[in-house]
Amino acid sequence: MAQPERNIIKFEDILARKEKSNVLFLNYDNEAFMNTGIQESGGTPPFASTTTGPGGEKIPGKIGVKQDLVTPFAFFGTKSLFLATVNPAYPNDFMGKIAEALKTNGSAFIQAYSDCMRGWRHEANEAIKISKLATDCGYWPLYTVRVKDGVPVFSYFRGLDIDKDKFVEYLKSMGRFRHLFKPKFMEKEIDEIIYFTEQRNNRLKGLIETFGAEKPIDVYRVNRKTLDPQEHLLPGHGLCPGCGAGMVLNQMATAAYAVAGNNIIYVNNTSCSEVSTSKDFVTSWRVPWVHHLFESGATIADAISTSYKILKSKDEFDGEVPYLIHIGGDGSTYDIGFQFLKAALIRTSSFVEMNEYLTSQK
Ligand SMILES: Cc1ncc(C[n+]2csc(CCOP(=O)(O)OP(=O)(O)O)c2C)c(N)n1
Ligand SMILES: [Mg+2]
Repeated sequence: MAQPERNIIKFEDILARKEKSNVLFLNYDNEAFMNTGIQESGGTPPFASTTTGPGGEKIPGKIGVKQDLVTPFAFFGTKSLFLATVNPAYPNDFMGKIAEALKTNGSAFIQAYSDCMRGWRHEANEAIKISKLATDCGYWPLYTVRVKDGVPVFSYFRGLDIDKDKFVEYLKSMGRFRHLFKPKFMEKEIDEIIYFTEQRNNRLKGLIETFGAEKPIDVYRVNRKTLDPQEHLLPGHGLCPGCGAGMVLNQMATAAYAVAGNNIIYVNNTSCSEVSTSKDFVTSWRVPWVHHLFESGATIADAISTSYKILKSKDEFDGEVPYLIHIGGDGSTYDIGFQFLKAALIRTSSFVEMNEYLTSQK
């Protein structure tokens, strides 16, 4: 069979695009409610140990699946939407997708793999090694869906195939899966994690086959040496050493700074990223940043973006409408807050896009 073709996307070409998103919704997935004490979420993988489902010989951690959030969003029937998964161990792919999301009409949802050394129980300096392994073993595939006028087009970068040896190495590298290996080897549970991951990847492969781009492999070319350091988030914050969310925020801000400069507003759901960047009434953010309730940041981000367009239409604001990024953890994305996210995603990718009164104000 012929090799699938690669779609080379240059960072500078993305920056030159005329399109502009209403809101980018960014979920950093550390696979549990971390800042409140490592409780299980819809993003927790099967058999991972959390404080609400501690792993041992009798109960093997989480009983249930890791839900697939991204692909279902492709089938809401929205007008214009950019969907992708990212991993900070692959920074070019990560930053390229953030930039493309901000330079796509409608809105975007990006889900970022986000290591948590504390909740996953490993040394801080292993975060990048483990993050890279997550994609290389097939656990965290990197893919994209571009929805244009209601038509979803699937593409990918890497991580669609399961490498069983690497998968086991991945599980073994974290304390949250230790009970699967000691005191006895829990083969059935290990096989089941791999099985459910493989089913998810098979669904994805089927979608790429059916709704695939002509050139289905996306490769972002980013000359990182030429990128200016981001000015959105200061290094002074309370995230743990090696925190995946810190890497996610830094790469997100680097790409967002290249696109938007400082004309950007962040909205942050309650989470590690929020509490750690707003300690003792001192914020780590140098650009406007809003903390709203745990569950409703997506609504607020949409409201801010849309309000600017309305003010502009009334000649009450004559500047450039700011870019909006909403940041939420897995707890506030999969579970509490899902309905707010879903509604805001549909509004910003459909209603706002189909309303000429608003699109003409961008
Ligand atoms: C309605 C509501 N329920 C519960 C809480 C308490 N709470 C604040 S943050 C949080 C967990 C956040 O988990 P996640 O979204 O995964 O972010 P992380 O801490 O892992 O970064 C919880 C339960 C709250 N603030 N509001
Ligand atoms: Mg979390």
